[in-house]
Amino acid sequence: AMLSFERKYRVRGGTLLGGDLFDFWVGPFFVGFFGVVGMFFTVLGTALVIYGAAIGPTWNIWQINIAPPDISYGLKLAPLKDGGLWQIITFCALGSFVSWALREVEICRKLGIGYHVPVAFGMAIFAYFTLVVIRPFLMGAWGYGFPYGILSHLDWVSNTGYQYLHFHYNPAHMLAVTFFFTTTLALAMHGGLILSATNPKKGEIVKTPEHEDTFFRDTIGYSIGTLGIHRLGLFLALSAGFWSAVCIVISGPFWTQGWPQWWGWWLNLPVWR
Ligand code: BCL
Ligand code: UQ2
Repeated sequence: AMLSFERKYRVRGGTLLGGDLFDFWVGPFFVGFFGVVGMFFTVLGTALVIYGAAIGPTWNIWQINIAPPDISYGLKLAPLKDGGLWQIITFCALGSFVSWALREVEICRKLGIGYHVPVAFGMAIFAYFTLVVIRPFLMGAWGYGFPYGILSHLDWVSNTGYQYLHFHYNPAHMLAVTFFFTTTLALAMHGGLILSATNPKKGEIVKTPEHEDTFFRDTIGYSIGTLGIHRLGLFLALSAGFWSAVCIVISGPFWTQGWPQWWGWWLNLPVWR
């Protein structure tokens, strides 16, 4: 069933590629050129993951693992069963994520709205791209990418972290973690504030943004405003993804010792040396 307003927005155009050819909907879903390409990569990538599991030692969902090639393959293509599968799956994943983002762009153009959502998703794609392409490339081997598996990727994070002795000392990791935590704080405040204003006691009417502003002015002397909180939220969330990408791309390509040692410059400042 189509909602009353949906038909109004089912307009032709706004596509980036394919013109009118894929400019249609299937049920509630807009298709478009990138819907078709994205579906191709998603189906192929998923099939390859299932094939990788089938030729592996286990169907235990926690233990299935599709590993990148050995470091000795460098930046070459590896045999299918020796990391090649990981390489093709990575390509499919990127093809699928980027198609999804571009399909979002086409929908934004149809609606005449800004590109904020695809830009935001782009930051997540950038973090993934940094993990599986930029850093392995800078380190000279696809083997530095992370393995696809529930427990195996956790082991990779732990092993990679301890290679730098104590990852909490990575300054960009500090920023990323702080932005992630601040994002949850901001959303908790915003979600709480909106629900508090829109759920009055029985018989009372819904409260206005003035009530929202007043709550924060009374408690902390400052309200960032109804538009401002959304700008802040987007900034905090994008920053979390951005500094995550930075924290891992500098680990190895830029800094090869333990992260605690990086702080030597600070400990050796002439003031207290
Ligand atoms: Mg750490 C990374 C937090 C302790 C080692 N660590 C991260 C960051 C994040 C974080 C800042 C991961 C988020 C990210 O990259 O998002 N770490 C964190 C916290 C602690 C912590 C909060 C803590 O102690 C409280 N970390 C430690 C300890 C070390 C350590 C000290 C281990 C011993 N940490 C590392 C290492 C890494 C991190 C190593 C990283 O590599 C990682 C990082 O920064 O990576 C960039 C970015 C988001 C993504 C990459 C997701 C991308 C999503 C894509 C685009 C879309 C997927 C679609 C999906 C497949 C579709 C599904 C379909 C639906 C189900 C239908
Ligand atoms: C606010 C406001 C909203 C909000 C929230 C605030 C009316 C509906 C949550 C309060 C937010 C502030 C003061 C910023 C806090 C800063 C950080 C870094 C968490 O004022 O305007 O709109 O939802």
